[in-house]
Amino acid sequence: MAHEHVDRAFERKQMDTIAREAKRVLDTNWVKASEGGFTRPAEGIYPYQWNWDSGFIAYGYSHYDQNRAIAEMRALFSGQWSDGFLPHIIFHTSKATQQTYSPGPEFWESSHISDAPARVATSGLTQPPVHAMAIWHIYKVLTKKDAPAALALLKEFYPKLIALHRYLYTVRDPEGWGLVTIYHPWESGFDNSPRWDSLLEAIQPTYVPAYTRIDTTFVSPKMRPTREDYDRYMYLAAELKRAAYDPRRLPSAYPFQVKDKVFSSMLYSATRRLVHMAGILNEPTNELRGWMERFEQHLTSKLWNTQAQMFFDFDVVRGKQLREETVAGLLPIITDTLTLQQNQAIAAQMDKGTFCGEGNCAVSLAPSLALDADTFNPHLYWRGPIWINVNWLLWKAFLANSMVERARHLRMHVLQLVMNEGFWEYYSPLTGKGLGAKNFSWTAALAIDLASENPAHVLTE
Ligand code: 2M8
Repeated sequence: MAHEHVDRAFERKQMDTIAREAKRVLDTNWVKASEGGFTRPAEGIYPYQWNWDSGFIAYGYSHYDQNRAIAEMRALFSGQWSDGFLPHIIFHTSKATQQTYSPGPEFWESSHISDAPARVATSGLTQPPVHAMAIWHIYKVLTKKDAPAALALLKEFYPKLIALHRYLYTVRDPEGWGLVTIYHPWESGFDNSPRWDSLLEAIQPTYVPAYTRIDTTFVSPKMRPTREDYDRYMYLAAELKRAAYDPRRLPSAYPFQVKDKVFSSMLYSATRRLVHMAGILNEPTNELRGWMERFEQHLTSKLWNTQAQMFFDFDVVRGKQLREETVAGLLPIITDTLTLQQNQAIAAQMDKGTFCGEGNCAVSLAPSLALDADTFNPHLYWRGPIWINVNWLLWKAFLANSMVERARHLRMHVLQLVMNEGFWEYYSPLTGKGLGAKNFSWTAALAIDLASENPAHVLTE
């Protein structure tokens, strides 16, 4: 059997080698306590703390250094605003006064115009909320070693997580659908995905704030968004700033208002972990269950597309689905709320050659975009390459849905890829070559999780 063969090739020794190399990457990217105490996504191109990156990174640390996992989350939540909002970048270090990332703190000016904390500079956008999942995972590892410390962890983070989820389920969901509205492609984490093309193409910026591209000094412009894309990103960011980063102050025709299927699904999954935490802390769960019910009622009615047999995002301004067939359309499977038919449809999508399911790619993992899509590009970020966080989420979803063989397949192929290529930001599905930033933290951290002795922990989450 092919799987058994691959399994044999990954004996414990190889797992240990992968984990050792991955830890080295995380150590390299760790920024010492006097400069913030966090893990940058990668040297050079991403020098500060990113929101969902840190959630993934904490999963990796949880296996061997719970203190560092907690420190990572603590540093991130030090940037939380008083209304619960959690920014997508925390500019911890004193280097924040230099032009090391654009747009930097001098653009966002969050503490001058919003509820942002004064002590640390932040952006004015958010990202998918993986954090309650990460905290719950750290808790579960820690509770076996030091139960009082594990309980203290929940006590410390539960109020912060509730504030974040309450912000997302209210301010970011005026319709009460249990589905989150994002206001900028950067909030999706899938920044450059064709999911946003039709909306972005319709935007003619009336002004573009001054900005400098620094990203393309670190990574080839061939792998990064175009100037036209960046002009629109900056225009939208400037419009949000004019509204003091408060969606309630935006004009109703603000052109980027999208119910994001991945963001909403991650929030739902994270809320399920909050319910577990509430049980341990003897906290009431009515509000949490109410949020979850709203999602359950609207996920399929608003976002499922019967013809395409996958989920689409929803354009709130025009009141219609955004019909782009990307890997994101499969990710609501992580919520463990789909019908058997939907689960099977998603598995069938992954079996197609267009999603590298027929042994037709160098790597048998899901690419970010179907190979036959007009805009597919194996090198351009979020428009074709394989991302490890996406495949890790699918792995967890398959495990949780008892699709064990599929889960094992994803796990083995991710581990094989990082062993052959190292820990890159993304990989070409056609050649398997590592692309974007080298020594990328979430790839390393999630490889540690996958290589850990007992990946079955996921089943009980
Ligand atoms: C990418 O996004 C940033 C902007 O937030 C960028 O391109 O400069 C995305 O891949 C995003 O998902 C990720 O969190 C970030 C840092 O790894 O990089």
